[in-house]
Amino acid sequence: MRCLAVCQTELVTRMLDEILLPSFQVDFLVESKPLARRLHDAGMNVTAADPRRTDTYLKADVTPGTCVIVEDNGRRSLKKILESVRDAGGTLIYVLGVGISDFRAREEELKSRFPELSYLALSELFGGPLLTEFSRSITRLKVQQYQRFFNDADRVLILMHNDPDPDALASALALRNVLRRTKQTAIIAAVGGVTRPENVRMINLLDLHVDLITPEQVAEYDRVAMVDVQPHYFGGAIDRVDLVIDHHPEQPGYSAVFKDIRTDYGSTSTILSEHLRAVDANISERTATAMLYAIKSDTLFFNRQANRVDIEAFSYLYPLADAALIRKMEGAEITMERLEYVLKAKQHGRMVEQVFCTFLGTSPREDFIPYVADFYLQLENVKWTIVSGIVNDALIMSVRNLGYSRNAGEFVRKYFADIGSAGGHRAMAKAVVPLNAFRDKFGNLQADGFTERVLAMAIEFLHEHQPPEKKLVKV
Ligand SMILES: [Mn+2]
Repeated sequence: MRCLAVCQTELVTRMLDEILLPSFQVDFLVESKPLARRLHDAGMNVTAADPRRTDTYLKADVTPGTCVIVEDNGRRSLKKILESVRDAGGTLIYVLGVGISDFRAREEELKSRFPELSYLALSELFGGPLLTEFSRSITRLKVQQYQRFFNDADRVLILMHNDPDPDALASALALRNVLRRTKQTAIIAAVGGVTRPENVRMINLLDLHVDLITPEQVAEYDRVAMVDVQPHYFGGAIDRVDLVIDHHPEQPGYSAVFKDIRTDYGSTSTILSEHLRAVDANISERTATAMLYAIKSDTLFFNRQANRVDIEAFSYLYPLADAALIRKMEGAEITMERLEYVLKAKQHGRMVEQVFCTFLGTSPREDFIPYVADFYLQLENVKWTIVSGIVNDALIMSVRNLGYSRNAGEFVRKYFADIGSAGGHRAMAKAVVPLNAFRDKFGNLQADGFTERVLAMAIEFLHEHQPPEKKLVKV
């Protein structure tokens, strides 16, 4: 493809020459004769001519297929230049903004007269990679500090939340790598073991080992790190922690020697991928596979709370990981046991106004409930799912929606926060209510009565809502 670059400065000319050659055939056009001579001597294809004249572009043989790049350093003659390019038949016009402080305004102004042009600001083009590079050095400093702090310890504990999920497991593995330790010198542990089938499968397929410990045993370690969780989770049972790496909202009431909490990240593994990269650590296929799987599952494959950094981490890890193994781990989502609960849910379920509500009765494990809620949300015409069951004398309710309707967290808080724990965000929420507290508030309901009652609450909740702004308008 042929390019004609209309430049004002030597820097931009040389930069474009470096970038565009040899993929493109580039001719440069500058106004200043001495500059043209200098660049010509440097071996560039350059002509000196008046960029404001249509003639110049006719001579340069501009066609609708020529890519014309025009440097914009704020000079007023730009419009004249663009008009001349257009009059000579140029249609592929790119304006490269250099040192334009409000380039959005500039872009808008130009586009109102030349709707077909594309505006590229140099600061925007360079900004991303440059910021990544600079923030990597900040991360490097932090990582080197905690590496040193952990270096002389005999026994290191990497603690995760109960029933560790892929993100917790992968983060623990990655941190052990950052700390340059083995499974003998850094124990990966949890207070409650792994139970969900896909997590068990991940552990088996990746040959991971999770130690079970009690909060009292934490004191036996020289250094303690937490990943994907913060000390408040353990309800005051663990008061000392050296390092916390997490993407959940920062909790008050504890102190840690080092903290890296980034709530805008979709997974803790994303944070750890930056730690690993900052210190140029080797990432094994096993670790990369675990981390990739973690990012995929914590962000629901970029459906939930994912941002540029998660995608960046994903594409970095992808070539290092074993994608076939991830597919195998994901296959574990469906088990015979779970299918039984899916069928049970259908038998006892009711659907009204695209809200699917069901009661699973007593369940030996909690994970059947969110699984069924996620499963039915995939159905056509279903926009909300509310799935409940009883596990160990508590009513567990999982609520899901497609994320653009009313807030699921608000729903569970409204009806259940006074009698149990209830919370979540827009698209997913959970309530845990002791059975006797539930009976005190709602009476002793049988399965069908329960489903009807919850469905009625949901419909009421979905109908009652008026955005507060609208209410305020009535003066
Ligand atoms: Mn996580």
